[in-house]
Amino acid sequence: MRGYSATDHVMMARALRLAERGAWTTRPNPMVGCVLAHGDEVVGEGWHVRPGGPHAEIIAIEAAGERARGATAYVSLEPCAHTGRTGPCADALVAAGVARVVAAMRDPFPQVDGSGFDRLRAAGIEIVHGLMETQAQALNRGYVSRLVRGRPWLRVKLAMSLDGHTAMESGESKWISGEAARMDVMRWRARSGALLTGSGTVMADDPQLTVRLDGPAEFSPPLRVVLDPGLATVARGRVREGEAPTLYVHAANAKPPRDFASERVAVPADGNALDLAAVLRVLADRGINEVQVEAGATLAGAFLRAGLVDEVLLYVAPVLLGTQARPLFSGLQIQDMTQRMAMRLEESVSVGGDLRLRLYPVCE
Ligand code: AOF
Ligand code: ZN
Repeated sequence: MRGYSATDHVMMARALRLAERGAWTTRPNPMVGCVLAHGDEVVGEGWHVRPGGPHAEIIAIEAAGERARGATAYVSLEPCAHTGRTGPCADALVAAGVARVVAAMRDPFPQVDGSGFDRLRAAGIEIVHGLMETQAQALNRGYVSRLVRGRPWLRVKLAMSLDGHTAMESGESKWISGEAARMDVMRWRARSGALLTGSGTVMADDPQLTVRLDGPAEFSPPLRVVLDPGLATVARGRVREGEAPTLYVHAANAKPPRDFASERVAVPADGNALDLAAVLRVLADRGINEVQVEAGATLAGAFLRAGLVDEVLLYVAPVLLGTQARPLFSGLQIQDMTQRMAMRLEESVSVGGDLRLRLYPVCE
């Protein structure tokens, strides 16, 4: 256990909060915050705003000016050592005369992955890492998932009644949750790289899958992804309209209509069931860190059965829909308690008149 001071904790917490300000705009890049301090006194700080823009450290160094010399730099991610769209932050920290660097976590990006630390160490700078690592990893769980597992972090958003139903038998589902919960969903959409649905939901609900909130100028709308094995819905649905791009994922034997204007990609399929792991690989290759699934029980159940669900964002409305209504996840073959699927309750808050749960499926 390394000895971190109370000041170290306070400053790193501040760097993490700064990083989070980029939640809607940094993708595919990670969220990164940086604080430069002399003891308790902050002399400069910054966060990464958008890809192609300056990294957090550069903004903090510029803000600190001459006072960067001799300071401790608190960064939520290992400073980079590569020349990408901007120069290496490790070199900038050395040139600014920073005395000590405290980082929360290593950057899994292959061109960095420890070499930022090596560079700082080689320049004689004291470097420690691992302070508040759990929080830093959680903040960038999408980015880490894409780089380490080769697939995005997958969040399934669902709204259910108190008796566990997501729609009437007819498919009618507007609205189970209240206005405040639906606005909250918009904020989760805003931080997602892709919003994914199925052709069944396009037909039944005709979602737009857009972010209807005032975002920062740097905000770009998430990619809308429709899983449509037979390309049956490409000529309909509001999901094709508006500013946001739409990607259709289909089976190889599907034939697009001649005037098909959206982007499409084929993945392996077993009959009408697309290979969901392959879908996620396609999205990772496009730099998607977080995917939010907003679909019905069929697709949500298929992702769950495939073991691909990382997080369930569940709004529980205090209404009863009765016994004929549809379940939360379809197709789970559970006969007895030994086969039950467990989830860890990460968070439980009330949003307007509804309850919002965040759950992580666990392997028992
Ligand atoms: C840092 N500080 O604030 C950020 C870092 O496209 P580029 O040139 O911006 O590079 C993106 C990569 O840089 C990204 O994958 C990650 O490894 C690192 N991001 N590093 O030192 C920052 N945003
Ligand atoms: Zn950098």
